[in-house]
Amino acid sequence: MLGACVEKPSTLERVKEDGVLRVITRNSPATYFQDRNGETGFEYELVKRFADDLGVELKIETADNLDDLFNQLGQPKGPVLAAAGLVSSEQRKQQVRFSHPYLQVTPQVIYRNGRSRPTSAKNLEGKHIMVLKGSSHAEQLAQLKLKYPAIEYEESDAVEVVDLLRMVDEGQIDLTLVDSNELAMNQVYFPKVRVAFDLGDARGQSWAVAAGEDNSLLNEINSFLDKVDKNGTLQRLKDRYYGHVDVLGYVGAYTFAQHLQQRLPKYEKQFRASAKLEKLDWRLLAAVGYQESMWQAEVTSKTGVRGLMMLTQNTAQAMGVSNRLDPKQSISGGAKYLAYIMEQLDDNIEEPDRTWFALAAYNVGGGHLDDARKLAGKEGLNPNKWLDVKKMLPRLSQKQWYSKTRYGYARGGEPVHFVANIRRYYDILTWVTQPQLEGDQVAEGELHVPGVNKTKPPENSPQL
Ligand code: BLG
Repeated sequence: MLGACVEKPSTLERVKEDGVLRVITRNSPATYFQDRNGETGFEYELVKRFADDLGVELKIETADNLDDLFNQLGQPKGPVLAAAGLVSSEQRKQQVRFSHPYLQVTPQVIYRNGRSRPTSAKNLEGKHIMVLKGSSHAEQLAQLKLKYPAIEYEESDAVEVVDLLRMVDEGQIDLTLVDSNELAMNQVYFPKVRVAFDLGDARGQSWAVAAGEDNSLLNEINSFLDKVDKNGTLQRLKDRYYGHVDVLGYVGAYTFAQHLQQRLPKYEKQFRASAKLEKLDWRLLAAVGYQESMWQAEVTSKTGVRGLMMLTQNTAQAMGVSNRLDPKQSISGGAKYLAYIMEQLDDNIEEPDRTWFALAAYNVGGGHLDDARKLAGKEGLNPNKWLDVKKMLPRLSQKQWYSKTRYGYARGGEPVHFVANIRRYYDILTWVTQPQLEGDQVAEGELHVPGVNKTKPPENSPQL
Protein backbone atom coordinates (compact mmCIF):
# COMPACT_ATOMS: atom_id res chain seq x y z
CA MET A 1 0.00 0.00 0.00
CA LEU A 2 1.37 3.30 -1.00
CA GLY A 3 1.23 6.37 1.18
CA ALA A 4 -0.90 5.11 4.03
CA CYS A 5 1.81 4.58 6.60
CA VAL A 6 4.71 6.58 5.19
CA GLU A 7 6.18 8.34 8.20
CA LYS A 8 7.04 11.98 8.06
CA PRO A 9 10.85 12.28 7.90
CA SER A 10 12.52 13.56 11.06
CA THR A 11 14.17 16.98 11.08
CA LEU A 12 17.57 15.35 10.79
CA GLU A 13 16.48 13.18 7.88
CA ARG A 14 15.09 16.26 6.16
CA VAL A 15 18.37 18.12 6.55
CA LYS A 16 20.29 15.17 5.15
CA GLU A 17 17.88 14.69 2.27
CA ASP A 18 18.06 18.38 1.36
CA GLY A 19 21.82 18.29 1.72
CA VAL A 20 21.68 21.70 3.39
CA LEU A 21 21.83 22.84 7.01
CA ARG A 22 20.10 26.20 7.28
CA VAL A 23 21.38 28.18 10.22
CA ILE A 24 20.39 31.58 11.46
CA THR A 25 22.86 33.81 13.30
CA ARG A 26 23.77 37.43 13.87
CA ASN A 27 26.41 39.42 12.04
CA SER A 28 28.83 40.29 14.83
CA PRO A 29 32.46 39.64 15.71
CA ALA A 30 31.54 37.07 18.33
CA THR A 31 29.29 35.11 15.98
CA TYR A 32 29.67 35.52 12.23
CA PHE A 33 31.43 38.03 10.00
CA GLN A 34 33.50 38.31 6.84
CA ASP A 35 37.25 38.60 6.98
CA ARG A 36 40.10 38.19 4.53
CA ASN A 37 39.31 34.52 4.06
CA GLY A 38 35.59 34.96 3.66
CA GLU A 39 33.12 33.79 6.30
CA THR A 40 34.39 33.44 9.83
CA GLY A 41 33.48 33.88 13.50
CA PHE A 42 33.24 31.53 16.47
CA GLU A 43 29.68 30.37 15.78
CA TYR A 44 30.36 30.06 12.08
CA GLU A 45 33.40 27.86 12.61
CA LEU A 46 31.62 25.61 15.07
CA VAL A 47 28.47 25.21 13.02
CA LYS A 48 30.52 24.68 9.85
CA ARG A 49 32.18 21.70 11.49
CA PHE A 50 28.76 20.38 12.44
CA ALA A 51 27.55 20.69 8.83
CA ASP A 52 30.73 18.96 7.62
CA ASP A 53 30.11 16.15 10.10
CA LEU A 54 26.61 15.71 8.73
CA GLY A 55 28.02 15.80 5.23
CA VAL A 56 25.76 18.66 4.17
CA GLU A 57 26.24 22.18 2.91
CA LEU A 58 25.98 25.04 5.37
CA LYS A 59 23.70 27.93 4.52
CA ILE A 60 24.00 30.89 6.86
CA GLU A 61 21.31 33.51 7.21
CA THR A 62 21.62 36.56 9.39
CA ALA A 63 18.84 38.14 11.42
CA ASP A 64 18.60 41.91 11.86
CA ASN A 65 17.92 41.57 15.56
CA LEU A 66 17.10 38.93 18.15
CA ASP A 67 13.31 39.09 17.80
CA ASP A 68 13.71 38.56 14.09
CA LEU A 69 16.02 35.62 14.77
CA PHE A 70 13.55 33.81 17.01
CA ASN A 71 10.68 34.50 14.62
CA GLN A 72 12.51 33.14 11.61
CA LEU A 73 13.57 30.00 13.45
CA GLY A 74 9.94 28.97 13.86
CA GLN A 75 8.98 29.40 10.20
CA PRO A 76 8.14 26.40 8.03
CA LYS A 77 11.00 25.98 5.54
CA GLY A 78 12.98 28.50 7.60
CA PRO A 79 16.32 27.87 9.28
CA VAL A 80 16.38 24.81 11.54
CA LEU A 81 19.08 25.95 13.91
CA ALA A 82 20.09 29.21 15.60
CA ALA A 83 23.79 29.59 16.41
CA ALA A 84 24.09 33.10 17.70
CA GLY A 85 25.68 33.20 21.14
CA LEU A 86 22.32 32.57 22.79
CA VAL A 87 21.89 32.04 26.49
CA SER A 88 18.92 29.95 27.53
CA SER A 89 16.23 31.64 29.59
CA GLU A 90 12.74 30.74 30.79
CA GLN A 91 11.21 33.24 28.42
CA ARG A 92 13.11 31.90 25.42
CA LYS A 93 12.31 28.30 26.31
CA GLN A 94 8.70 29.01 25.37
CA GLN A 95 9.82 29.45 21.77
CA VAL A 96 12.86 27.23 21.34
CA ARG A 97 14.77 24.29 22.77
CA PHE A 98 18.41 24.68 23.70
CA SER A 99 21.38 22.36 23.14
CA HIS A 100 24.06 21.48 25.65
CA PRO A 101 26.09 24.61 26.43
CA TYR A 102 29.43 25.09 24.67
CA LEU A 103 30.67 28.35 26.17
CA GLN A 104 30.34 29.76 29.67
CA VAL A 105 29.80 33.50 29.74
CA THR A 106 29.12 35.99 32.50
CA PRO A 107 26.87 39.02 32.03
CA GLN A 108 28.85 42.14 32.85
CA VAL A 109 27.93 45.75 33.48
CA ILE A 110 30.25 47.96 31.42
CA TYR A 111 31.17 51.55 32.22
CA ARG A 112 33.68 54.13 31.00
CA ASN A 113 36.99 54.49 32.80
CA GLY A 114 37.11 57.79 34.68
CA ARG A 115 33.37 57.89 35.38
CA SER A 116 31.83 56.72 38.62
CA ARG A 117 31.88 52.97 38.79
CA PRO A 118 28.65 51.24 39.81
CA THR A 119 29.23 48.27 42.06
CA SER A 120 25.72 46.91 42.63
CA ALA A 121 22.32 46.66 40.96
CA LYS A 122 21.05 49.59 43.04
CA ASN A 123 23.76 51.81 41.48
CA LEU A 124 22.16 51.28 38.08
CA GLU A 125 19.47 53.77 39.08
CA GLY A 126 19.74 57.13 37.39
CA LYS A 127 22.13 55.91 34.68
CA HIS A 128 21.66 55.98 30.92
CA ILE A 129 21.73 52.29 30.08
CA MET A 130 21.31 50.71 26.67
CA VAL A 131 21.10 47.00 25.77
CA LEU A 132 20.11 44.95 22.74
CA LYS A 133 16.39 44.54 22.25
CA GLY A 134 15.23 41.03 23.04
CA SER A 135 18.55 40.13 24.69
CA SER A 136 18.99 38.12 27.85
CA HIS A 137 20.40 41.34 29.32
CA ALA A 138 17.13 43.14 28.64
CA GLU A 139 15.40 40.28 30.47
CA GLN A 140 17.77 40.71 33.41
CA LEU A 141 17.11 44.44 33.59
CA ALA A 142 13.34 43.86 33.48
CA GLN A 143 13.72 41.56 36.48
CA LEU A 144 15.87 44.08 38.36
CA LYS A 145 13.40 46.86 37.67
CA LEU A 146 10.80 44.98 39.71
CA LYS A 147 13.03 45.44 42.74
CA TYR A 148 14.54 48.83 41.81
CA PRO A 149 11.81 50.67 39.88
CA ALA A 150 14.05 53.72 39.39
CA ILE A 151 16.25 51.77 36.95
CA GLU A 152 15.64 53.05 33.42
CA TYR A 153 17.03 51.39 30.32
CA GLU A 154 16.70 51.60 26.59
CA GLU A 155 16.40 48.55 24.34
CA SER A 156 17.64 49.04 20.81
CA ASP A 157 17.27 46.80 17.79
CA ALA A 158 19.31 49.13 15.61
CA VAL A 159 22.68 48.34 17.20
CA GLU A 160 25.09 45.44 17.76
CA VAL A 161 27.25 44.72 20.77
CA VAL A 162 30.23 46.56 19.24
CA ASP A 163 28.06 49.66 18.93
CA LEU A 164 27.08 49.46 22.59
CA LEU A 165 30.72 49.21 23.62
CA ARG A 166 31.67 52.08 21.36
CA MET A 167 28.91 54.22 22.84
CA VAL A 168 30.24 53.57 26.32
CA ASP A 169 33.81 54.19 25.14
CA GLU A 170 32.80 57.52 23.62
CA GLY A 171 30.60 58.49 26.56
CA GLN A 172 27.30 58.53 24.64
CA ILE A 173 25.70 56.20 27.19
CA ASP A 174 26.71 55.52 30.79
CA LEU A 175 26.38 51.76 30.88
CA THR A 176 25.63 48.66 28.91
CA LEU A 177 25.44 44.95 29.62
CA VAL A 178 27.35 42.46 27.53
CA ASP A 179 28.59 38.91 27.97
CA SER A 180 32.17 38.39 29.10
CA ASN A 181 33.22 36.73 25.83
CA GLU A 182 32.07 39.71 23.83
CA LEU A 183 33.99 42.08 26.02
CA ALA A 184 37.12 39.92 25.87
CA MET A 185 36.95 39.97 22.10
CA ASN A 186 36.35 43.70 21.77
CA GLN A 187 38.28 45.15 24.67
CA VAL A 188 41.20 45.82 22.42
CA TYR A 189 39.23 48.24 20.23
CA PHE A 190 37.75 50.22 23.08
CA PRO A 191 40.49 51.20 25.51
CA LYS A 192 38.19 53.09 27.87
CA VAL A 193 35.58 50.45 28.55
CA ARG A 194 35.80 48.63 31.86
CA VAL A 195 33.84 46.01 33.74
CA ALA A 196 31.89 47.61 36.60
CA PHE A 197 30.69 44.30 38.05
CA ASP A 198 29.34 40.88 37.06
CA LEU A 199 25.58 40.85 37.00
CA GLY A 200 25.00 37.28 38.14
CA ASP A 201 26.72 33.96 37.59
CA ALA A 202 28.19 32.44 34.47
CA ARG A 203 25.66 30.98 32.05
CA GLY A 204 26.04 28.63 29.13
CA GLN A 205 25.65 29.70 25.52
CA SER A 206 23.76 27.13 23.48
CA TRP A 207 22.38 26.54 20.03
CA ALA A 208 18.61 26.55 19.63
CA VAL A 209 16.09 24.65 17.54
CA ALA A 210 12.42 25.56 17.15
CA ALA A 211 10.23 24.17 19.93
CA GLY A 212 8.00 22.30 17.47
CA GLU A 213 10.81 20.16 16.04
CA ASP A 214 11.33 16.52 16.98
CA ASN A 215 14.43 15.43 18.92
CA SER A 216 16.47 14.11 16.02
CA LEU A 217 18.44 17.25 15.20
CA LEU A 218 18.89 18.30 18.82
CA ASN A 219 20.28 14.87 19.75
CA GLU A 220 22.71 15.02 16.85
CA ILE A 221 23.79 18.53 17.89
CA ASN A 222 24.36 17.42 21.47
CA SER A 223 26.53 14.49 20.52
CA PHE A 224 28.52 16.75 18.17
CA LEU A 225 29.07 19.33 20.93
CA ASP A 226 30.12 16.61 23.37
CA LYS A 227 32.57 15.28 20.80
CA VAL A 228 34.25 18.64 20.04
CA ASP A 229 34.46 19.31 23.75
CA LYS A 230 36.32 16.03 24.33
CA ASN A 231 38.63 16.15 21.30
CA GLY A 232 39.91 19.67 21.96
CA THR A 233 38.37 21.35 18.90
CA LEU A 234 36.13 23.54 21.03
CA GLN A 235 39.01 24.69 23.20
CA ARG A 236 41.07 25.61 20.16
CA LEU A 237 38.25 27.74 18.82
CA LYS A 238 37.85 29.45 22.18
CA ASP A 239 41.57 30.22 22.29
CA ARG A 240 41.52 31.56 18.78
CA TYR A 241 38.56 33.88 19.23
CA TYR A 242 38.65 34.80 22.89
CA GLY A 243 42.18 33.97 23.97
CA HIS A 244 44.08 37.09 23.01
CA VAL A 245 43.28 39.02 26.14
CA ASP A 246 44.54 36.03 28.15
CA VAL A 247 47.76 35.81 26.17
CA LEU A 248 48.47 39.53 26.04
CA GLY A 249 47.17 40.16 29.52
CA TYR A 250 44.82 42.99 30.24
CA VAL A 251 47.55 45.63 30.17
CA GLY A 252 49.01 44.22 26.96
CA ALA A 253 45.65 44.30 25.19
CA TYR A 254 45.00 47.82 26.39
CA THR A 255 48.44 49.04 25.35
CA PHE A 256 48.11 47.40 21.96
CA ALA A 257 44.77 49.18 21.41
CA GLN A 258 46.42 52.51 22.11
CA HIS A 259 49.43 51.86 19.92
CA LEU A 260 47.16 50.75 17.12
CA GLN A 261 45.78 54.27 17.05
CA GLN A 262 48.87 56.24 17.99
CA ARG A 263 51.81 54.46 16.39
CA LEU A 264 50.73 52.18 13.55
CA PRO A 265 49.50 55.01 11.26
CA LYS A 266 53.08 56.32 11.01
CA TYR A 267 54.36 53.03 9.57
CA GLU A 268 51.35 51.44 7.93
CA LYS A 269 52.25 52.65 4.44
CA GLN A 270 55.75 51.22 4.71
CA PHE A 271 54.49 47.87 6.02
CA ARG A 272 52.10 47.64 3.09
CA ALA A 273 54.72 48.61 0.53
CA SER A 274 57.45 46.27 1.80
CA ALA A 275 55.06 43.38 2.26
CA LYS A 276 53.73 43.79 -1.23
CA LEU A 277 57.23 43.72 -2.67
CA GLU A 278 58.01 40.49 -0.83
CA LYS A 279 54.57 38.93 -1.35
CA LEU A 280 53.82 38.84 2.36
CA ASP A 281 50.67 39.79 4.23
CA TRP A 282 51.35 43.30 5.54
CA ARG A 283 49.47 42.61 8.77
CA LEU A 284 51.84 39.77 9.53
CA LEU A 285 54.80 42.06 8.94
CA ALA A 286 53.23 44.75 11.11
CA ALA A 287 52.61 42.16 13.84
CA VAL A 288 56.31 41.20 13.76
CA GLY A 289 57.18 44.90 14.01
CA TYR A 290 54.96 45.29 17.04
CA GLN A 291 56.44 42.27 18.77
CA GLU A 292 59.96 43.52 18.06
CA SER A 293 59.74 47.18 19.00
CA MET A 294 56.13 48.08 19.77
CA TRP A 295 56.41 50.12 16.58
CA GLN A 296 59.26 52.29 17.78
CA ALA A 297 62.05 53.08 15.34
CA GLU A 298 64.89 53.81 17.71
CA VAL A 299 65.08 50.86 20.09
CA THR A 300 68.12 48.79 20.91
CA SER A 301 67.97 45.48 22.80
CA LYS A 302 70.35 44.37 25.53
CA THR A 303 72.11 42.29 22.92
CA GLY A 304 72.65 45.20 20.51
CA VAL A 305 69.91 44.22 18.07
CA ARG A 306 68.32 47.42 16.76
CA GLY A 307 65.46 49.21 15.14
CA LEU A 308 61.79 48.72 14.41
CA MET A 309 62.24 45.18 13.08
CA MET A 310 65.16 44.39 15.44
CA LEU A 311 67.73 43.34 12.91
CA THR A 312 71.09 41.99 14.00
CA GLN A 313 74.12 43.58 12.41
CA ASN A 314 74.66 40.49 10.25
CA THR A 315 71.08 40.35 9.04
CA ALA A 316 71.05 44.07 8.31
CA GLN A 317 74.21 43.75 6.26
CA ALA A 318 72.93 40.76 4.35
CA MET A 319 69.68 42.61 3.54
CA GLY A 320 71.43 45.77 2.43
CA VAL A 321 70.32 47.87 5.39
CA SER A 322 72.83 50.64 6.12
CA ASN A 323 70.97 52.35 8.95
CA ARG A 324 68.97 50.04 11.20
CA LEU A 325 67.34 52.98 13.00
CA ASP A 326 65.74 54.23 9.81
CA PRO A 327 62.22 52.72 10.01
CA LYS A 328 61.89 52.49 6.24
CA GLN A 329 65.08 50.53 5.89
CA SER A 330 64.32 48.41 8.92
CA ILE A 331 60.86 47.40 7.69
CA SER A 332 62.08 46.68 4.21
CA GLY A 333 65.05 44.67 5.56
CA GLY A 334 62.78 42.73 7.92
CA ALA A 335 60.37 41.94 5.09
CA LYS A 336 63.18 40.74 2.83
CA TYR A 337 64.58 38.60 5.60
CA LEU A 338 61.22 37.04 6.45
CA ALA A 339 60.53 36.27 2.79
CA TYR A 340 64.02 34.80 2.45
CA ILE A 341 63.51 32.50 5.45
CA MET A 342 60.10 31.46 4.22
CA GLU A 343 61.67 30.43 0.93
CA GLN A 344 64.48 28.50 2.62
CA LEU A 345 62.26 26.36 4.81
CA ASP A 346 61.90 22.64 4.17
CA ASP A 347 59.28 22.01 1.45
CA ASN A 348 57.58 19.50 3.71
CA ILE A 349 56.41 22.25 6.06
CA GLU A 350 52.98 23.40 4.93
CA GLU A 351 50.91 26.45 5.75
CA PRO A 352 49.91 27.67 8.23
CA ASP A 353 52.80 26.00 10.10
CA ARG A 354 55.23 27.37 7.52
CA THR A 355 54.49 30.90 8.66
CA TRP A 356 55.02 30.02 12.34
CA PHE A 357 58.31 28.28 11.52
CA ALA A 358 59.48 31.30 9.55
CA LEU A 359 58.70 33.57 12.47
CA ALA A 360 60.57 31.30 14.86
CA ALA A 361 63.60 31.32 12.55
CA TYR A 362 63.41 35.10 12.31
CA ASN A 363 63.88 35.19 16.05
CA VAL A 364 66.16 32.28 16.91
CA GLY A 365 67.83 31.52 13.58
CA GLY A 366 67.36 28.72 11.09
CA GLY A 367 70.11 26.54 12.57
CA HIS A 368 68.57 26.35 16.02
CA LEU A 369 65.15 25.78 14.53
CA ASP A 370 66.53 22.81 12.61
CA ASP A 371 68.02 21.46 15.83
CA ALA A 372 64.59 21.62 17.45
CA ARG A 373 63.07 19.87 14.45
CA LYS A 374 65.63 17.08 14.76
CA LEU A 375 64.87 16.73 18.45
CA ALA A 376 61.18 16.45 17.54
CA GLY A 377 61.95 13.67 15.08
CA LYS A 378 63.91 11.75 17.71
CA GLU A 379 61.00 12.02 20.14
CA GLY A 380 58.59 10.57 17.61
CA LEU A 381 56.99 13.97 17.07
CA ASN A 382 56.36 15.59 13.69
CA PRO A 383 59.22 17.96 12.72
CA ASN A 384 56.92 19.70 10.24
CA LYS A 385 54.26 20.68 12.77
CA TRP A 386 54.64 23.82 14.82
CA LEU A 387 52.62 22.32 17.67
CA ASP A 388 55.29 19.60 18.05
CA VAL A 389 58.43 21.63 17.38
CA LYS A 390 57.45 24.37 19.81
CA LYS A 391 57.57 21.74 22.55
CA MET A 392 61.21 21.05 21.68
CA LEU A 393 62.51 24.61 21.37
CA PRO A 394 62.82 25.27 25.12
CA ARG A 395 65.12 22.24 25.36
CA LEU A 396 67.76 24.20 23.46
CA SER A 397 68.56 26.03 26.66
CA GLN A 398 69.09 22.83 28.69
CA LYS A 399 72.54 21.34 28.56
CA GLN A 400 71.41 17.70 28.45
CA TRP A 401 69.70 18.51 25.16
CA TYR A 402 71.66 21.27 23.49
CA SER A 403 74.96 19.48 24.04
CA LYS A 404 73.79 16.92 21.51
CA THR A 405 72.68 19.41 18.86
CA ARG A 406 74.64 20.87 15.98
CA TYR A 407 74.20 24.55 16.80
CA GLY A 408 74.20 24.22 20.59
CA TYR A 409 72.71 26.56 23.17
CA ALA A 410 69.86 28.92 22.30
CA ARG A 411 67.25 30.74 24.33
CA GLY A 412 64.65 28.42 22.89
CA GLY A 413 61.74 29.69 24.96
CA GLU A 414 61.94 33.09 23.27
CA PRO A 415 60.70 32.06 19.79
CA VAL A 416 57.76 30.22 21.35
CA HIS A 417 56.49 33.42 22.99
CA PHE A 418 57.52 35.39 19.95
CA VAL A 419 55.28 33.33 17.66
CA ALA A 420 52.36 33.21 20.12
CA ASN A 421 52.35 36.99 20.54
CA ILE A 422 52.63 37.67 16.83
CA ARG A 423 49.70 35.37 16.13
CA ARG A 424 47.57 37.38 18.55
CA TYR A 425 48.66 40.72 17.09
CA TYR A 426 48.10 39.38 13.63
CA ASP A 427 44.57 38.20 14.51
CA ILE A 428 43.70 41.58 15.90
CA LEU A 429 45.19 43.42 12.96
CA THR A 430 43.21 41.34 10.51
CA TRP A 431 40.02 42.13 12.41
CA VAL A 432 40.61 45.86 12.51
CA THR A 433 42.21 46.67 9.21
CA GLN A 434 41.08 46.41 5.67
CA PRO A 435 42.32 43.43 3.72
CA GLN A 436 45.35 43.65 1.53
CA LEU A 437 44.38 46.66 -0.55
CA GLU A 438 46.95 48.42 -2.66
CA GLY A 439 48.84 51.09 -0.75
CA ASP A 440 47.16 54.00 -2.51
CA GLN A 441 43.65 52.57 -2.39
CA VAL A 442 43.40 52.78 1.34
CA ALA A 443 43.01 55.74 3.62
CA GLU A 444 45.89 55.50 6.02
CA GLY A 445 45.19 54.78 9.63
CA GLU A 446 41.63 53.84 8.84
CA LEU A 447 40.94 51.13 11.35
CA HIS A 448 37.72 49.21 11.50
CA VAL A 449 36.00 47.12 14.06
CA PRO A 450 35.33 43.62 12.82
CA GLY A 451 32.47 42.64 10.66
CA VAL A 452 32.98 45.04 7.80
CA ASN A 453 35.63 43.42 5.65
CA LYS A 454 34.11 42.17 2.48
CA THR A 455 37.05 41.99 0.12
CA LYS A 456 38.67 38.74 -0.96
CA PRO A 457 41.78 37.68 0.92
CA PRO A 458 45.27 37.92 -0.47
CA GLU A 459 46.45 34.50 -1.58
CA ASN A 460 49.47 34.59 0.67
CA SER A 461 47.66 35.03 4.00
CA PRO A 462 48.37 32.10 6.24
CA GLN A 463 45.16 30.21 6.99
CA LEU A 464 44.73 30.10 10.72
C1 BLG B 1 67.81 37.06 15.29
C2 BLG B 1 68.19 37.32 13.84
C3 BLG B 1 68.51 36.03 13.13
C4 BLG B 1 69.53 35.24 13.92
C5 BLG B 1 69.04 35.03 15.35
O1 BLG B 1 68.83 36.33 15.92
O2 BLG B 1 67.63 38.27 15.94
N1 BLG B 1 67.06 37.93 13.20
C6 BLG B 1 67.11 39.16 12.70
O3 BLG B 1 68.10 39.86 12.68
C7 BLG B 1 65.83 39.69 12.12
O4 BLG B 1 69.01 36.33 11.88
O5 BLG B 1 69.69 33.97 13.29
S1 BLG B 1 71.06 33.51 12.65
O6 BLG B 1 71.45 34.49 11.63
O7 BLG B 1 70.79 32.20 12.06
O8 BLG B 1 72.03 33.44 13.74
C8 BLG B 1 70.00 34.25 16.21
O9 BLG B 1 71.20 34.88 16.33
C9 BLG B 1 65.89 39.49 16.93
C10 BLG B 1 66.70 38.24 16.99
C11 BLG B 1 67.27 38.22 18.36
C12 BLG B 1 66.22 38.84 19.19
N2 BLG B 1 65.45 39.74 18.32
C13 BLG B 1 64.73 39.41 16.02
O10 BLG B 1 63.72 38.59 16.57
C14 BLG B 1 66.74 39.62 20.37
O11 BLG B 1 67.07 40.78 20.25
N3 BLG B 1 66.82 38.96 21.55
C15 BLG B 1 67.33 39.55 22.75
C16 BLG B 1 66.23 40.21 23.54
S2 BLG B 1 66.88 40.97 24.96
O12 BLG B 1 67.83 41.98 24.55
O13 BLG B 1 67.51 39.96 25.75
O14 BLG B 1 65.76 41.56 25.60
